[in-house]
Amino acid sequence: MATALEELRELEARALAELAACTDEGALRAWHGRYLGDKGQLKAALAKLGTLAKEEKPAYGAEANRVKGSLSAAYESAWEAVRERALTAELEQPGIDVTLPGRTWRRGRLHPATTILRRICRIFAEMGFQVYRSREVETEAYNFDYLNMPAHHPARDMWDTFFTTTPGVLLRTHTSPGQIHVMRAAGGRPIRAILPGMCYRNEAISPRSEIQFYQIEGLVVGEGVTFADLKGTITSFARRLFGPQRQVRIRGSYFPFTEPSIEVDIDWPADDPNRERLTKGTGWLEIMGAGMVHPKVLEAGGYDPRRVTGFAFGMGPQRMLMLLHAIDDIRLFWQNDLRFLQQF
Ligand code: FA5
Repeated sequence: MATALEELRELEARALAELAACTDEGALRAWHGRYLGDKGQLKAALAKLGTLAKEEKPAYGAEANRVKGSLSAAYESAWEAVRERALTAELEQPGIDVTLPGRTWRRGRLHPATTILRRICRIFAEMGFQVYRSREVETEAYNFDYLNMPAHHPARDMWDTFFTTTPGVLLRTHTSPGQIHVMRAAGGRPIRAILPGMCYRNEAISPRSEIQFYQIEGLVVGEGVTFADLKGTITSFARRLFGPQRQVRIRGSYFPFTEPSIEVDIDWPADDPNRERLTKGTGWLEIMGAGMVHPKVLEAGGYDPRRVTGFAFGMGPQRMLMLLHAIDDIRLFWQNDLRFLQQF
């Protein structure tokens, strides 16, 4: 009996002596682990209670509890002392140097792709166009079928598509499916709308083509809308954006959802050494496809092609920014290199 109690008191004396030598937080934590922790010596001493004779238990238990209280209290005050010392040391440090320069904040700015989108939208707004937001995730029906491209139509090959795991749902390859949404929302009334947004194509990336890029769709529907209106709208838009010195070229093309169809090019700056490479030797960069809305598309949108006609276009705003600033690689837009972005 005497030995068990003595052992307890020796443990207490040893623990207090070691605690007095702890001068920092790390030493204190280690001490706590050694004596008061779950695998500490006091726990082991308490466990001994079970092995003692019945009459020895009360005195041993009471003494063990006293030692536990004494060590816990000593541990608390040792923490106090360490904190006190740290605070005093901090206060004795030389004062804050208010003459040190502060941390500067970098001023953010709009991404050049956003800026050009807004500029283009403003030009069309002045011509009476409304902005309509359409979705980036589409059904096959809107991206292809309603645009006069039924399943297995060879024209679908023009757009290599990212399909989702849900059958019939894909990332839109162009903003043209928005034409159907606008027409259905307008419910037979005349339309003059532009639809800016992101498109996705599984394309070979090149200085002119990305797998993710902006387009701006335009749609005008009403009685007596003609090809001359399309040509006039596009050329006056190009003049507004590029200025009178740049040339606009309109050439015949094919899209299943317009008839007739055209493509529009702008001349690449003549003095730029990248002209040959980026225009494949032609001197022109294509900025949009366009045409008169196909009767089947008008019908899919709920309009009677015997009563109304319309024109549509789909343009690439990033290509236009390339033309405006002689940017030699479209991939620069999404690389997040501040050396590029900060120039705008
Ligand atoms: C189309 O996407 C048609 N939907 C355009 C259209 C709309 C025609 C309405 C008729 C009526 P196209 O694939 O040519 O067409 O793309 C149109 C424009 O988007 C191109 O002129 C180009 O400026 C831009 N573009 C196309 N693919 C990419 C790409 N991978 N990266 C960057 N810009 C692109």
